[in-house]
Amino acid sequence: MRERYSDLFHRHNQNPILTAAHWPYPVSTVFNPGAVLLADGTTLLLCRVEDRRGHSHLSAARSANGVDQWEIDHQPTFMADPAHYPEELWGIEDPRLTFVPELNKYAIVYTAYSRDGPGVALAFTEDFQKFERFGVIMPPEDKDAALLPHRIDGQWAVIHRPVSGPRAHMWISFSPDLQNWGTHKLMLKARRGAWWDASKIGLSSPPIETPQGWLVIYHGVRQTAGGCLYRLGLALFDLHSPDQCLKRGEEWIFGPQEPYEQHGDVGNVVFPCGHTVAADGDTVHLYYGAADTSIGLAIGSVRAMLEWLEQQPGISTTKD
Ligand code: BMA
Repeated sequence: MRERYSDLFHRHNQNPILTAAHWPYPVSTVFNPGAVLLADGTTLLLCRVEDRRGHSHLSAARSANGVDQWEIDHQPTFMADPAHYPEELWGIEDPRLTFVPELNKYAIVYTAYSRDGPGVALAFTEDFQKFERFGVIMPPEDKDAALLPHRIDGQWAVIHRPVSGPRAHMWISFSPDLQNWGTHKLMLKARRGAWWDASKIGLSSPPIETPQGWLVIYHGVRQTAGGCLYRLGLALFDLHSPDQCLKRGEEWIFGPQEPYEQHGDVGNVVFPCGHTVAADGDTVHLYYGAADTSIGLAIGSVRAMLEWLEQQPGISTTKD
């Protein structure tokens, strides 16, 4: 028997690193940021910012060390545009950022909150100042999506989480041109019953490409009498056939335990949409929404996550 569970992520002692109090204009809450390392090493977070109507927009925060001294845009960076994109009527949320070398642009895959529920929308930017919208690529109800950074066998790939019934699973879909999406494949199923990831799962930050496969951090939602519990787990997928799961962790690796994660607008939620991997190729800065109210930073290691997954039972023995 192990003496204790492994700690794959360590919270930064300055957590929460960003709150509404840091914002240069009035906002209610800031959470669920996408993240990238810019070419000069600056960390850019594209934060979900909720106003007092309850609608969200996205705003950029930049820092040299990814921890503090954030420079936050003085006005919303990327706003919903319901006049041209009616599916953004109730705001835009939860961006996942991917640098795409073939286009020399960053892809932003985000939730467009339409009158008929959340859908998946795509935009590109070179500088986080001007944005090129592709509109909704997956209709409601669908969210928790990210673009893979390069084509696989000539096809772009988006991971997403459609809802159809009481359980919601992760899917992957392909496109020759980023506009027309098909070849939909089930990627990872929510488990059932008592499992921590029963009922609903979804991609957290975009997959990390490693020689062993696509390393995926995902969230699982457990519905309890006291409300939902959002926790994180790990899975590994084949590099060439990313719908093929090679390994899936049995235990969650990170869950709400600090007061700022347990209490807020929506308590008991840790919800990352972005991470950065340092120049060493190993150190991961995971940026997460805490209780839909503030932003936390947890530090981990690609190598340690892969080693942990290696020790998990084979996928065929992982019962759901
Ligand atoms: C999910 C998303 C997230 C949110 C989470 C907890 O469904 O809407 O934006 O952080 O619920 O409320």
